[in-house]
Amino acid sequence: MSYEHIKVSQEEHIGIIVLNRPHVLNALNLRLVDELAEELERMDMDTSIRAIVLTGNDKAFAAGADIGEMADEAAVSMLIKDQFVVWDRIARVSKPIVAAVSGFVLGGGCELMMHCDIVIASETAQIGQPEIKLGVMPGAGGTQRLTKAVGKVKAMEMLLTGEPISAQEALRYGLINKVVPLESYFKEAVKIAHKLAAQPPVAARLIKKSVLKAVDYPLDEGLDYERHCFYLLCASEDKAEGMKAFIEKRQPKFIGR
Ligand code: DAK
Repeated sequence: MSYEHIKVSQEEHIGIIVLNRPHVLNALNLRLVDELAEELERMDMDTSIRAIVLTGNDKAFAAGADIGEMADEAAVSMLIKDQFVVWDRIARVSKPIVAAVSGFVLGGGCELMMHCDIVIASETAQIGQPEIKLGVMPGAGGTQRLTKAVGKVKAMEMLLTGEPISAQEALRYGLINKVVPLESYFKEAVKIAHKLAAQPPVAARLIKKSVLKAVDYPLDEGLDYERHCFYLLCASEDKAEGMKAFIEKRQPKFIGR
């Protein structure tokens, strides 16, 4: 598959996607987001891939939606293109996604980061939702996911001032998992992705879905969903292998069924 704005590779059981519009700080134009959704869906279906790393470059994960492209859009033209659908496709990816972010992580870039499951940041990362400075507001879930991640008052501050926060501050607010030096943020993300890829994939998938339920649904519904997933896993070959390997004091060999 050849793409214009993303680069794609595979390292053992992990898929790697690099956002690649460096001349505009990886601004997310429609084509890039389309390509990203297409590739994420492809990797989601590819059984040789068990975890995904999404990254940009040292200077920018992504500085937001492409303002040049958005400037001439009107409400009706945007509605006709229904750009939200493509973001919903990204949100539905069932395999764990590790984001490796550095530099500018703004607007749609921050929203994209929040679609990922684990976030490793370089100490240079600046994370924020500056849309208000353009006279708009987040359009890909920013007000919702940011508030759920950092709480109401911090979200209000970030969204209403439009000012970014540092990687360290994002870490304190639970928006990201780890801050590391610039030289190692990508390596660290790949290392974690390999660790995730070694887990039984069906369990990983159902855990991801269950955690997302916890974020979005009332407790009763989430617990109900968790219980069904638990029963389902008890029917998997990987459950039998995982427990047998423990009893036999050896490493399990998970096959993804
Ligand atoms: N769009 C287009 N080009 C961008 C860009 C962006 N978001 N950000 C940077 N660039 C381009 C610059 O225009 C410049 O291009 P040239 O002039 O060299 O041709 C190049 O990248 C380098 O940028 P700067 O010269 O500005 O670099 P600096 O280091 O001085 O400043 C900066 C870096 C990140 C502080 C600055 O570039 C900046 O403020 N950028 C804009 C950040 C921003 O406002 N982002 C939010 C965009 S709104 C939706 C889904 C999502 C969204 C909306 C709807 N739907 C599903 C409907 C999301 C909206 C947004 O993200």
